[in-house]
Amino acid sequence: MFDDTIAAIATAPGEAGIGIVRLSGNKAIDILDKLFRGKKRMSAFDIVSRMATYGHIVDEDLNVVDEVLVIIMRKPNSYTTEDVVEIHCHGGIIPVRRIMELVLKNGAVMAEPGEFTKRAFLNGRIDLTQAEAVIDVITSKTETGLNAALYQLEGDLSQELHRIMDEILSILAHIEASIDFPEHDIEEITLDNILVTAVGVSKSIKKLSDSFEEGKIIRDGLSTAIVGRPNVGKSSLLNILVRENRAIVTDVPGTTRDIIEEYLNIGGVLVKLIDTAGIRETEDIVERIGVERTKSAIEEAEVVIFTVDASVRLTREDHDILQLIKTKNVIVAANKIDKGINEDIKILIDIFGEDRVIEMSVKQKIGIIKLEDTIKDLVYHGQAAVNKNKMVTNIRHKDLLDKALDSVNRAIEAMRSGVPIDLISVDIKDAWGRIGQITGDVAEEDIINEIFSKFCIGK
Ligand SMILES: Nc1nc2c(ncn2[C@@H]2O[C@H](COP(=O)(O)OP(=O)(O)OP(=O)(O)O)[C@@H](O)[C@H]2O)c(=O)[nH]1
Ligand SMILES: [Mg+2]
Repeated sequence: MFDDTIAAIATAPGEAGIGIVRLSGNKAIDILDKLFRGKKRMSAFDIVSRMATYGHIVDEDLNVVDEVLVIIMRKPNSYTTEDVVEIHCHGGIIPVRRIMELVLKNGAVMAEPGEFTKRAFLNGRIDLTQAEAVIDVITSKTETGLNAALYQLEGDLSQELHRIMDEILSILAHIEASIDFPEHDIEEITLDNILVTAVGVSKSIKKLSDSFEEGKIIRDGLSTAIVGRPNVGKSSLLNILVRENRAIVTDVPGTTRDIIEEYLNIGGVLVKLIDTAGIRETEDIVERIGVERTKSAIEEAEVVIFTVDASVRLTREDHDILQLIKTKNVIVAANKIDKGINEDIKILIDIFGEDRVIEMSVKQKIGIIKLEDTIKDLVYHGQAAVNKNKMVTNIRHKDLLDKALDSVNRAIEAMRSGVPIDLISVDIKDAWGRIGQITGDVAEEDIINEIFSKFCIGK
């Protein structure tokens, strides 16, 4: 399908045991043959598919560039369905780069980010959701996230989507039939049939769409902002949760000026933890920008850990912050209880409930586990993570599902109110098209390009 043969360094840059240069396309084996010297004058064309074969890569003057193992995966049984060659060399920066230069000099072109996977998609081996799952596998940050991505890669999500698309097609077929043979008195039964199928389709789409709330957290993490007035121990809390001295801690109020983000894994839940600048009125320009950033971090956060100094009365600043976070999902970290507990904590318990106010001391490591458990409980509503294989983790999919759902529901509504059946086919077709955009059956070129541009080079 493609004329050119692409090449890329498939391993991460740096020093490592091995590095891999990968090629895909019609000329992949030709190009390898020009560079490869096997034992007993073996040429690249003699290499058995999928058999790791020892040899050397040489340059134009036959100088050895590196000792290698090469693997050829002949079409169509390869990642891209084209001839694919992998050259496994030593993992230093220089060997991979020199081999890369040689393959380019011999006719390969540099692959764009995600181009191997894009070819696998355009050549029909995988659909778009599976291609997108490849990035998710690579960037997954927890085992739960990896599992969700692997299910998608295996095609569990595409299978369900294709099942839904088939149902929609059967609705369309019924509609066409009733339009083509209006003299037949099948209208009643057909309408009933169509309605039942459409309601089923609507339920299936809704179920997928609803799985996104959890799916998003599994993939991108629960966005959690640590917020409070200066010097209450926010950065200390971040440090103890991520178990390293990530943020600067001092007894000077206003220490943290900018947002600090760290990922952590709490019992399989990925948490994106954000330490913010303490909120107070300030003349200091840098600090003021920090405070502004804190306010937008609050807006974006799914959970706010409101940190207070529990040993003293709530201040005016604490009350101001309460106003900012009142619509959010809040956990109160009532810190510094090693210095005592002030009566004012009751005000917080009244607002947020006993379960959400954690009495703690970062200094004496009291209450940390309780805080972690409380965060975890927010995600799975107290239940352990369920391994759902038909889960939507991608916002692109979620948006398209919701649009498809609107269309199907509009059609159902119209049918129920007696709109002529041929008029509802527009909405039904629209729903089919939206789901087709998820699987890539009907995706447009710029959307496809945008998706693959997020990949790393060599994948
Ligand atoms: N006694 C006591 N001191 C603590 C506790 N947690 C933090 N501190 C101290 O409180 C001071 C401020 O801590 P930080 O973590 O820098 O506070 P912050 O909220 O990030 O402050 P800003 O960045 O200025 O907004 C430091 O001296 C910490 O050692 C605690 O549980 N008990
Ligand atoms: Mg700080």
